[in-house]
Amino acid sequence: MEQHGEGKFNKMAKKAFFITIEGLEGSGKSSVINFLKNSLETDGFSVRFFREPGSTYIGEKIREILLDRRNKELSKHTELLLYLAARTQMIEEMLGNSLSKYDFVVCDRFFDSTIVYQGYALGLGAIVEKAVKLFALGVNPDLTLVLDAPPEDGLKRVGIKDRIESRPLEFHKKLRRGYLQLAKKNPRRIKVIDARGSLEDIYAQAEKIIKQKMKSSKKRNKPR
Ligand code: ATM
Repeated sequence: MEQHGEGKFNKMAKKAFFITIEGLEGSGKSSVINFLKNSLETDGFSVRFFREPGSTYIGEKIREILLDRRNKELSKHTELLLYLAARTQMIEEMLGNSLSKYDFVVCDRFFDSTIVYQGYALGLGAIVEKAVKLFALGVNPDLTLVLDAPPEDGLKRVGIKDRIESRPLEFHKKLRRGYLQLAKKNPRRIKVIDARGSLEDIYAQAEKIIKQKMKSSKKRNKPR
């Protein structure tokens, strides 16, 4: 019988080192992801990238609903369910299998975004953590990099703001506090990178953390 909820994918042979990248808008996530793509592939690793919400046809449709500024009526719980739905679709359709095929799987945002955005900043609280675990189907990142910078810096770089970016500055300040609290609660998995410096400095911090984490992890990926 097919297994549902927590645990479906943790029964599969997991080969990949699963890295998630988190942070506020304009914190440099995309640049770090491009950097990882170049450096990991140059080192001979196979890497698969995902983004959330999205990556699948259905997930990208859900993303459109979530980010459309005209959707003012979207309720908080519907928003939560849509983020979970997009994630579950991505895991079941693609990411779950990729974890058994690639050396690295890198995802631009994952369940920590839901804990911080919907749970903490939007105030949905404890049910979010339960729901997030349940619908991650047993998939957990090995390492999460949080790019930390004041929200004012990042929001300046955003052109036309989407539905989430348009929320008041106080919401974005709360997100930053939420990420820092979450990192304190999960010090082994979540590492905070000071994203206020130059890109070179951010890349160097990311590289150092990944190398350290892989050294200390039982799974040691070797270039093919
Ligand atoms: P990106 O812009 O980083 O692709 O993410 C889309 C938005 O969705 C982002 N908004 N802002 N600002 C963060 C938000 N988001 C959530 O609110 N909850 C989630 O679970 C995820 C994955 C993203």
